[in-house]
Amino acid sequence: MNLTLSETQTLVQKTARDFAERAIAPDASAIDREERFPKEQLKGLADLGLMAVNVPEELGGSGAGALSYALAMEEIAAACASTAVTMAVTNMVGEVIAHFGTKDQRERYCPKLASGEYLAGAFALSEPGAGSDPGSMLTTATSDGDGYVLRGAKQWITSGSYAGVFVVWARTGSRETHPGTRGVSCFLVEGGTPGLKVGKHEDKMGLRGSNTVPLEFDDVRLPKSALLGELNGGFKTAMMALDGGRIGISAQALGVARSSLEKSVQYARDRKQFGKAIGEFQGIQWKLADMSTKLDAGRLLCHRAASLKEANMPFSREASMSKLFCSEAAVEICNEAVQIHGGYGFTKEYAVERNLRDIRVTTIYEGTSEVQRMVIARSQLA
Ligand code: COS
Repeated sequence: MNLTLSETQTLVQKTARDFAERAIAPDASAIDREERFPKEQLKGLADLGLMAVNVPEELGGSGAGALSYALAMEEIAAACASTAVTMAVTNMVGEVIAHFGTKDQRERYCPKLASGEYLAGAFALSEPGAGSDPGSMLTTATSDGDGYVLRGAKQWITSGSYAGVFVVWARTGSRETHPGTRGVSCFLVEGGTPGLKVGKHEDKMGLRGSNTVPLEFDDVRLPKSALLGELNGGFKTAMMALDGGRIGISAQALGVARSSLEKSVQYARDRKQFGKAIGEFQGIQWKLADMSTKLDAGRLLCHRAASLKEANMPFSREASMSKLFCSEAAVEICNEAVQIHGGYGFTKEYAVERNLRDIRVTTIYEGTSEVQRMVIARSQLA
């Protein structure tokens, strides 16, 4: 793994950092407080090519690669985790369409996701009764001759109220002939399709600027051309997309944790107790040392997974290791940051309070820490 960034990667990182500092960070607190979907910020990200970083240029993306994507994600998340997760899911949707789509599907949807014509894309896999175990999903797509009819419900859908296109998984094979994960297919459903009902936005602990809703599919009629990838081959599509998605969430966690660490260092310099800066106390120094070591270890795991992906090598295990470590370490870092800030860290005036709420979900979504351990252990025992 090359530890030096290429010219393109350095440029993407700098572009994302400048935009994050100038156009995202100043609004992050209000986005959280007002539960405001960050439309303006997302449009800005699209203008910079950051909504489709790893989508080929001929489809409107930046084609900058998986490592560039991780670098950009860290910068955006350091400013606003809500904006970052919306960016993450849209990038994942663009990539899955670019990878598995027909020429028509790729040309129809990727440029709209990349350019911001669609504010966001949505990834609809989880259901009320199928979270860690998506193979038990109940949503069905029944063939009706000239297309499919989609029936069922999805849960925790990021950007569901704003998405131009949804990637939706449904059961197409009977349980007898296609048991478990074998009879699942993937479909592209456009926002506003009759029968697609978007439910009430969830009242969440963190990521309050990101939109999270349940969906209902009430006899949604789809043309045959809505099938993405192979009939009954959709589970693998989901797993492959999630492998890449887990790199994005690792980078998101790194960004939020970095923000908390940087603010803690500053606070440790400024805050005086017992006649000196608290950073002069070994108790605080050791916290800062552990936080920064964990952050760097996570970044190395994340960049390794991204580099393998970019080299078209297997990276599923490495993405799970990265997601597991980065998210768990980031929760610890954000928690310690509040401790260093003392009573002030417990107030909404300090970003470390928001960061601790925002980071909590990273050990849960796109596969819980327990699911990541399943993936890692299975690869060892295989
Ligand atoms: N890439 C390609 N194919 C994969 C794969 C991957 N990363 N992981 C699994 N597969 C394939 C398997 O090879 C298997 O193929 P065959 O049917 O040909 O044998 C098939 O998919 C089923 O795999 P498996 O038996 O491992 O499925 P399980 O039901 O045991 O599920 C886990 C495995 C737990 C890893 C999976 O369900 C998972 O990731 N769950 C979490 C889901 C998640 O992250 N949800 C969040 C949604 S977004 S907020």
